[in-house]
Amino acid sequence: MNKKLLVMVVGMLMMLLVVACGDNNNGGNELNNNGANDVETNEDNGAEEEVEIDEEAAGDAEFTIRAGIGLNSEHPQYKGLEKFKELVEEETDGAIYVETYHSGQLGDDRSMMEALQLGSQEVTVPSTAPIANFINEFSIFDFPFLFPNSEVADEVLDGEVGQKFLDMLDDQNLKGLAYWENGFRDLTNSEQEVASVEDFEGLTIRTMENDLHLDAFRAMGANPTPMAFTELFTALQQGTVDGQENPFATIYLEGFYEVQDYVSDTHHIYSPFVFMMSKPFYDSLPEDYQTVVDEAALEAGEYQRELNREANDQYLENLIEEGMTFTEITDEAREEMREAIEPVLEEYAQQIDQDLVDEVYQAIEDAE
Ligand code: TK8
Repeated sequence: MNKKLLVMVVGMLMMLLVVACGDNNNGGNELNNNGANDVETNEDNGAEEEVEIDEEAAGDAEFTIRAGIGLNSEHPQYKGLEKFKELVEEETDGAIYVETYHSGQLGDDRSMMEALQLGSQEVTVPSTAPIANFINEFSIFDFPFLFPNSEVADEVLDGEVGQKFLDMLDDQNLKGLAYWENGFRDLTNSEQEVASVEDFEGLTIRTMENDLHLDAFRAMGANPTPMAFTELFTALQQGTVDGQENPFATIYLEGFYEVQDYVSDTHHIYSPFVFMMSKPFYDSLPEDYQTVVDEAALEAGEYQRELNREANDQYLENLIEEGMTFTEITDEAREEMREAIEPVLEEYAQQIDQDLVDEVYQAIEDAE
């Protein structure tokens, strides 16, 4: 092949590469003078809602925070984000402007974490399950039946052990600021009542993108498949999966009762949310503003947890009113589930870090 032709071929390949790289950058963000960017949003399940940006306030601000979550604008997770915005803008007198996005408008938990690492987004609040793909130790928080109740969870997460895990995020170019609450996860499906571990047999269940969740559901006889939350409603609607598991507030506020018939209070995992910031952005803030975002993430977190607990108590009733069949899980049945999963936990404990697992269990015992 003569030299000229070779140069041409290489040139074309380079062009193709540049185009491909541009597409992966979470919507191809163009930064303007104070860091705010023109964000492209996904176009379904509540994501089409208009994002309100106060152009003047954004224009006057020294710093802009793009904060995105996966759940919709009705969910306590978004109410918490709005509270964070209110506190930060007040405390900094508008020097920091917060844009808030919901319903996966900026992507799913995993892609938003990657956007934080890249610096094309500043804040997101994912569940701990997808974080385990970045830091394996976070799988511990998704051990089924780990936390007996949310009060004990608060004490452990807001204590030394919780801080130890938040500090691990630094190595991933992420800054962990607080734990918010997703809640106790409960199973729904469109096939049959689930009252005991046998009833999981053959059900195709969507799980979060987390190996431990997959192995735990396999151990109970189900046929699990990992999927981003942004794809879940459509997958349920089209019958790609029979069921899923989330707290009652999410099942109700995301309208899953429209595409699911059965709900059981399996309460098999307590899911914390982690409020995190892009570390390069956090480090670029003056110290007093770092203190403002630290405190606002904690205060908004307390507010969010309270709202979330009220919501979860209320929304089971709403689900039954919407026509779902509710099955109460007995302590015996829950014990059977725990036994079925036990071998998986032993394997993961060794694989992750037995000492760290023991430290978490000790902290739970001390908090009880
Ligand atoms: C929303 C998710 C959701 C989680 C899931 O982004 O994926 O099922 O429970 O809350 O974080």
